[in-house]
Amino acid sequence: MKKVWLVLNLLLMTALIAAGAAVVLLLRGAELPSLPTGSQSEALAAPQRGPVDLPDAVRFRIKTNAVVAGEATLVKGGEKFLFTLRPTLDLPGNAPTSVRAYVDTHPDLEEKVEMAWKSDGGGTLQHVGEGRYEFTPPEFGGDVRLAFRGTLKVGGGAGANLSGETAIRLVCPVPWEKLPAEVSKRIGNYPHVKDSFQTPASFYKRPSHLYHITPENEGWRISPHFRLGDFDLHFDYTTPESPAINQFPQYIALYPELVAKLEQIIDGLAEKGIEVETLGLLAGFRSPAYNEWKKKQGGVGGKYTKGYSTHMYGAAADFFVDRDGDGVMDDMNGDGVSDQKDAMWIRDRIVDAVDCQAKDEKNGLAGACGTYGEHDVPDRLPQTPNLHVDVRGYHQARWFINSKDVMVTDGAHWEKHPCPGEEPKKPAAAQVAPVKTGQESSE
Ligand SMILES: [Ca+2]
Ligand SMILES: [Ca+2]
Repeated sequence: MKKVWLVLNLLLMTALIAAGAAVVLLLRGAELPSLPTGSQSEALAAPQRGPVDLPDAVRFRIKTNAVVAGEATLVKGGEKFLFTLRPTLDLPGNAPTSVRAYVDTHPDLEEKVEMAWKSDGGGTLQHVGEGRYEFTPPEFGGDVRLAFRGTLKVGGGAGANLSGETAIRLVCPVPWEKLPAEVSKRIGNYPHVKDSFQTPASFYKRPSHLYHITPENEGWRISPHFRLGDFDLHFDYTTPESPAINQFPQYIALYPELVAKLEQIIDGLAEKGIEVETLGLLAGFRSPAYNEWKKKQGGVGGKYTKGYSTHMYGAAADFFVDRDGDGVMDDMNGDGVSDQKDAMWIRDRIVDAVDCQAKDEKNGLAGACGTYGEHDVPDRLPQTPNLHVDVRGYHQARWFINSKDVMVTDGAHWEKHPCPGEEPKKPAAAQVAPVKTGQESSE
């Protein structure tokens, strides 16, 4: 009998819930050179319909609507999530922690699919019905590898046997109450915040869960262009005088929506012909203790830092575009210099569009944007223009640094840069006013 050579394509289909965008990672190479031999394969050998060429017949799809990854997935909260095996691809649901796996098979084949999942990092994985698994993250958080094995029997159980394995890694956050005492002390106290603009006070509650960053998992990719460690406190940019924050173990808050928003910004840059491998991230998470210390620095080390920074909640990132890798914002507007106008160029063409879409879709990505001619990260040289973006829930807030080095809100921004379909308004009288400490976030 002619050997049947089968190629198994493992297609990790990942979707960012908030973004509504799909990212596809195709893993090839799981070639199965021949049918297995031995008792197990006996019943599966000898396809009744002759050799079957199945280059695209079987695709195992895994998608998650948490922040996703080829390698790692952030799981929100400590909630359960489900694995569901179905013959069709479904669109993301609303449950931010659900993870579903799908089996997609060739319509001409009679097949029987057997799949199994197992966890090697704690938590519990329970079979809750045909094709349905429910996973509960480990109580103390941690990194989990969920291994998956699928077998397809072709031809009424007497056909080819096709199997493959893959795994997804999940980064499960640690409940605040389970943090080591010295860690929660080092992170510091979250301030009590009243409703600010359109952001409810509930947004400023102390994070309920934090991700544990380790030397092992900081390099894990959590989205196509970002790794988990991109969002931690950058040890290189802290000083020996900083309050014991520049050391492991490190725990950070991180909104999956923030990662999704940065991915959308990269997509927007690509649409303008600006291809980047990642964004230069000056800051992701900043603990309250770090922020307090930074404010006390004054000068370069904290002149823009305000009281209720969205960085403390894992909802903000400061970034620049750096295709030439010199650590400085590229000359985006082509005027020959790198300054705040290049940050504004990105804001007006990319970030505004992402926020307008977020406003329409209510996808959780809407947030503020501030532009800077330089940063205030101590000891981080060279200086560079940069942008702050966050996912605070509404898109209106815009600010910039004026010629007197004062951070000002830009109330006229959306009148000058209306969202698509909105009528441009006549410019109002100057609405520029200094940002009030404690109301607006910085950096
Ligand atoms: Ca550059
Ligand atoms: Ca420029």
